[in-house]
Amino acid sequence: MNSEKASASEKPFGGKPLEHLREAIEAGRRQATSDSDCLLILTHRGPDPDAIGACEGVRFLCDQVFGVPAKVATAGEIHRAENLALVRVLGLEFLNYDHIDHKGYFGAVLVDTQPGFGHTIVPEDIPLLAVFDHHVVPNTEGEGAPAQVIPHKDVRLGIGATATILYEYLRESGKPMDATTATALFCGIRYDTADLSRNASPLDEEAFYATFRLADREKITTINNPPLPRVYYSELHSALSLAKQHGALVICLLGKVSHPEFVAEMADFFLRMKGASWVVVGGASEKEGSYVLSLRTDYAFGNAYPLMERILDSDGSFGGHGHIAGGRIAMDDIGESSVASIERSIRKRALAILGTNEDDLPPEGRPLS
Ligand SMILES: [Mn+2]
Repeated sequence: MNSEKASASEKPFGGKPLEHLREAIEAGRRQATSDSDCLLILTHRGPDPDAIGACEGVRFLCDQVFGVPAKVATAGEIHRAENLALVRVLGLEFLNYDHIDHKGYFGAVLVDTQPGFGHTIVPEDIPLLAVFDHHVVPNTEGEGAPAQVIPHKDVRLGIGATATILYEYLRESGKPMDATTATALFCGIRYDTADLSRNASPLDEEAFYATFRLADREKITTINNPPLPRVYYSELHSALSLAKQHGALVICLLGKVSHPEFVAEMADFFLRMKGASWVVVGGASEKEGSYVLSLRTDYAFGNAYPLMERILDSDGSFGGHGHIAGGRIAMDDIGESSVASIERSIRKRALAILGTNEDDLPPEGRPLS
């Protein structure tokens, strides 16, 4: 990991990442058994704006700079209204990973995640030629298959967004990007860096302004304020009535949710409440067969990752960095009683770790209304 950390400040690939990538793709094409000349671009499940923007950045780079056709495929559905709007408003073509013909691709590129990450599928029958990411590799020593050799691996922990890394390749290429690519990259950078307020490096700053100048501003506004489905309001209503405050901690366990991204969205929403410095939100997703958890903190030195580990108490898988952590508990049956039993133990552990001893606080917490 030290070498990856170093690459945040040093220029990777001997200062010629674009040429290195071009060679990796050309070599992959020569060695391929597939007759196809098309590349497959993949990211994690439930792609966020940075993942979507980085996919579009790779697609433009391959197509317009290298002359290699490339298609983006996502596994699972995109639910969050803002992310759906990004794809729809920009007219991005995303294939469903479950329905693609693997023989149609000579190689794959993975963005905003890495092989072995929990929410990521990498096909075994398509060679992985390149990875672009900015996440820490989880500590999974002794688990799973040995790390595979990836011809072009650009992982920079010091960069705020994967879209920023792709911006740098496009800048180096000298090829002017179109408004669609600029808008997609911009939305990714602003999302992952919270408008440059979080984890933003000088390169993120450059990329933010450069892509904004070329972006379609009207479309950015539509993407930020997308139409919301009716079910959103009924779930919001139940989240508001289920949330309980325990001093600086807000817990909201939602039972069944229509889609897992709603859990993370509510965690962000409750963290904005004055006096709330820790937020734990959970919900069971029938589609994913799991109970999904989000933990947020806005304490300057708050570290969400080890807390999620304690709240899960070896019940599931988790990941995160800094102030954000997410967890998943696999469930065989999403019946009411099993959901309730998971929620009881999560509430108990969260309160034991983060709860307060204030005398005037009811043990079941204070409702928000
Ligand atoms: Mn990202």
